[in-house]
Amino acid sequence: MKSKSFIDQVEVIVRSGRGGDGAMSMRREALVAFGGPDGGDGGRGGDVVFRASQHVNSLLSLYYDPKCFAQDGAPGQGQKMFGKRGRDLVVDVPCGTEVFDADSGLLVADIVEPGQKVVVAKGGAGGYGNVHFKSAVNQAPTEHTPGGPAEERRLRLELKTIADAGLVGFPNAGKSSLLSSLSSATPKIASYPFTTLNPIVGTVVYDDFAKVRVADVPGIIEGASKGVGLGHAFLRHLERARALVYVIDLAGVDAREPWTDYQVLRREVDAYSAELAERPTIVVANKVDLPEARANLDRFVAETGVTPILVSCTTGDGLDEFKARLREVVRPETRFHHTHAQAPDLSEMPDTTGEEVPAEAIERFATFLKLEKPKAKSHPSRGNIH
Ligand SMILES: Nc1nc2c(ncn2[C@@H]2O[C@H](COP(=O)(O)OP(=O)(O)OP(=O)(O)O)[C@@H](O)[C@H]2O)c(=O)[nH]1
Ligand SMILES: [Mg+2]
Repeated sequence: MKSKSFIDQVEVIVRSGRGGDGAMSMRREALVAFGGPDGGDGGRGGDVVFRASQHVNSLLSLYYDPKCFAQDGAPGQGQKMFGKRGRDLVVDVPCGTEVFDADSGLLVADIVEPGQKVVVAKGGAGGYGNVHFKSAVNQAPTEHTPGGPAEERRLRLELKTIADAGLVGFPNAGKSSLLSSLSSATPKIASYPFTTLNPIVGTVVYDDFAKVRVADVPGIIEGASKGVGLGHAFLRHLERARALVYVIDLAGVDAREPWTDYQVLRREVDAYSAELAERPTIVVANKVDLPEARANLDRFVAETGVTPILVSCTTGDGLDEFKARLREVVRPETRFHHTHAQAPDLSEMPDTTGEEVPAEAIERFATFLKLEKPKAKSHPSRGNIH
């Protein structure tokens, strides 16, 4: 399990607040010899609440700080004073977070729509003060009840990006370049592999204002379906996509063969999930501005039997054709085909920016592969998770 604890899958402990105890107190006043019971009720313990936020892209802050504890209710006091209610702990999580009970493995919640709230640990009820127990036969009850217990459970959170289409490709194929050419998303683009480590979602907007949301998923390599290169974690982000866009570096800049790339990618997706592999696909051959790409085209078609859409993110060639095809493949009426929850309308969600995990991508990738937990010093405080 540990090998999967990437930033989009974390285990957390949630604990609600326990209820405050009810008070036992007798009224005492000058000239009142016996004032009767006046012990107030304890306050309710706080809940732990997960809330879907479009401003949060990863589960990183929960990875650093997995303890989600709400506040206890305060005990009641004399003079019929109620104890203060414990504060709820509201934790913002990305849209598309699935919450499982870590012990039973059962799905507890699928937090999809922005603003959606789920109580994952309910605060204990406040205890009753002795003021409640006064009766005709007992004018001076000492009876009072303790606050209800806190609820504690271990939960596993998995982020599955929500988008109409997912970009599938080897590292450096140009997935992020493609997304930034077509949307206002600003993923980082660089000539080294695994530049993108967190999925980034951008919205492609059409002349008639139709919108298609596209997820730029980290690069997939051979063996990904068996977990190589965090493959599972990355492939998971394709699960909710209606369509897959295979992005191939037709120029073979990294000294791989484009046709082999395509075959490996299809094989990995198929091995991960046969159902996923059957979804509508588009094959995009990128970097056609480079002469090697032109030279590779015939062989690509011959080896794969696929005629790809030829594009260049550098010159913009072929982008309109791709955009049109994308819309055909992602039929809006079948959007969000694979969500557990009801299809949400996320079309108004802003595009994500390239801000992702701090520090250098390669370094991070290496760190996670070695499964060393980064020091908590850069941990962003809860409440402004980004
Ligand atoms: N010549 C040329 N270079 C391109 C084109 N598209 C992308 N590149 C370059 O290819 C490199 C990788 O591009 P990215 O968009 O970062 O690739 P990626 O698939 O997102 O890579 P990862 O995030 O590492 O998986 C960058 O140096 C880009 O400038 C293209 O159409 N032509
Ligand atoms: Mg990228």
